[in-house]
Amino acid sequence: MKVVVCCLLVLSLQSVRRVACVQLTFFAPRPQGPVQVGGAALPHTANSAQEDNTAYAGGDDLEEEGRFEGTTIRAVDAVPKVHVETESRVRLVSYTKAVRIENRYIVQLKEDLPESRVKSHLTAVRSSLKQTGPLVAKAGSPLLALGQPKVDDVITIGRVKFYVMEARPEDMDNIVRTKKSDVTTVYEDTKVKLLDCKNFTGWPWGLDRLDMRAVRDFRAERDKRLIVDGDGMGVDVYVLDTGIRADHREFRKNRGKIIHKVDPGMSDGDTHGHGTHVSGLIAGRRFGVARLARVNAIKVVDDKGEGSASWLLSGLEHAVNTIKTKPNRKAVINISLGYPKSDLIDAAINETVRLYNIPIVVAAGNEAMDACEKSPSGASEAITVSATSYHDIRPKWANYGPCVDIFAPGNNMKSSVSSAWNATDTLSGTSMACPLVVGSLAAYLSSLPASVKPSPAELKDYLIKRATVNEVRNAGKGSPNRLLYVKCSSLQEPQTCDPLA
Ligand SMILES: *[C@@H]1O[C@H](CO)[C@@H](O)[C@H](O)[C@H]1NC(C)=O
Ligand SMILES: *[C@@H]1O[C@H](CO)[C@@H](O)[C@H](O)[C@H]1NC(C)=O
Ligand SMILES: *[C@@H]1O[C@H](CO)[C@@H](O)[C@H](O)[C@H]1NC(C)=O
Ligand SMILES: *[C@@H]1O[C@H](CO)[C@@H](O)[C@H](O)[C@H]1NC(C)=O
Ligand SMILES: [Ca+2]
Repeated sequence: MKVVVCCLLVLSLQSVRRVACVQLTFFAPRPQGPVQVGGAALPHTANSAQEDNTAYAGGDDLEEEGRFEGTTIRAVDAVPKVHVETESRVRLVSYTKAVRIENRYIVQLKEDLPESRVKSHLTAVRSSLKQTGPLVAKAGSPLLALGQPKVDDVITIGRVKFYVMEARPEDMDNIVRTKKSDVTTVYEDTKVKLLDCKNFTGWPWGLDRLDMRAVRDFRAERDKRLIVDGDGMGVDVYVLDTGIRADHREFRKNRGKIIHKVDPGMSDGDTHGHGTHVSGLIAGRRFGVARLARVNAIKVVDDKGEGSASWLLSGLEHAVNTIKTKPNRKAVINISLGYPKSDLIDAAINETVRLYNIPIVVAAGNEAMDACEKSPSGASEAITVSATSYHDIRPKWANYGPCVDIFAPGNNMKSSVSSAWNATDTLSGTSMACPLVVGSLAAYLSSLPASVKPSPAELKDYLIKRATVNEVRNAGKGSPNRLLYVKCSSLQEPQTCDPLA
């Protein structure tokens, strides 16, 4: 059965489990004349029509190449890791000063360490730490470990087990050495990088692009519509980011909320705005691909945009545990964050995908480098997304290489931001491409019967088989030349619907 969902129909979708296709139009209908409408009911008609039509004016000629001047995030963490064998013969993975967090370590335990040994290990480490001196305060980042040394509880993701220790380097080394038979690797904790970039004014061309093959046709038509498999209903998307402004008009009716903060000191919203932007591209009611998906935000980056590898891992554990309690819901995890290369992060991602059957979509990164050299973009089980421009060109900042699975629009992407309930902004980055893939998967999942849950490998396959090939220009050394394409297969031609029908 083929169901084309038109705007007003969407509201009654609660009872319809199966949706063959959804047609989305991006903006409110113009005030008069015949109207083409889609799945996105836009209650704020007058306002948004005005705002958005203005944004469109003249936008078609916006060039992207060469205009990118990433400001907030330069490639500070694009440095190779250094492996050092400590005296203890426990492997220490250390990073350059620019990216490491002083005095904080992630201690990975042996996979087969029995529960009782894990407990006694922690007890012993905690009691040794009591005899060491306090950590020296340094000005600057709120991430700095201060005050008394401490050891957090063990985090377990599949077979991957680890804990976070705050201690002076010499104390860490002494302690780990006495317990070396329990430990595989110690990682210095590292800072996060938000993978969004420059601020342009523009328009959400990216959604419009997803249902057309050739860029020439796309530019000629600009039909301002997207035809996609479903609407995301019944799908939970877990966004590990800076949180979400849940009362933004893009997320009304409880479409998005913060379900967990990895640090209790974080605010209950998204002062930074990155997570609100990403979430808008996934499930926002005007800017999102899957407008009825539910965004569960897990805040792993604070309001200043600062975060750490250990916070990401803690957030990932929370996502996995939450998803495990909801076996009947469909879920996708989205991570638009970049960290220096860490086998621990990549292994935890691998484990989540393989063991728990949870698809994870990650941004390739914006350092103009091979995505395999970063985490989690290099995790082989993740779906790694790089970005394209309006002209299907890979912007020169977008990471590339064999670890990229697919390209999606990521330059000049308009979406919600957190500064006001109705604020929008246009950002560029692989962080903006990643949510389009997440939204596309949510849309696809919602089009399947509730009992059908494709595996992460099948979802990757779905994306790859449909993708438009050899369309991306300057895809980069080793990159697969695939562009996200989601046009609903059972609806070959765009259809128009009467909004009052
Ligand atoms: C982006 O640009 C718009 C207007 O050009 C401005 O209002 C907004 O504050 C900018 N956002 C950021 C994050 O710089
Ligand atoms: C993915 O997560 C990143 C942060 O980890 C966030 O910025 C982005 O909005 C999210 N996107 C999706 C599709 O969930
Ligand atoms: C992730 O899994 C792949 C196999 O799918 C493996 O080759 C790779 O080494 C794993 N990465 C880590 C860091 O464990
Ligand atoms: C957002 O809403 C405020 C009132 O709450 C209004 O003054 C402002 O013009 C609106 N901005 C946009 C972009 O619609
Ligand atoms: Ca289109």
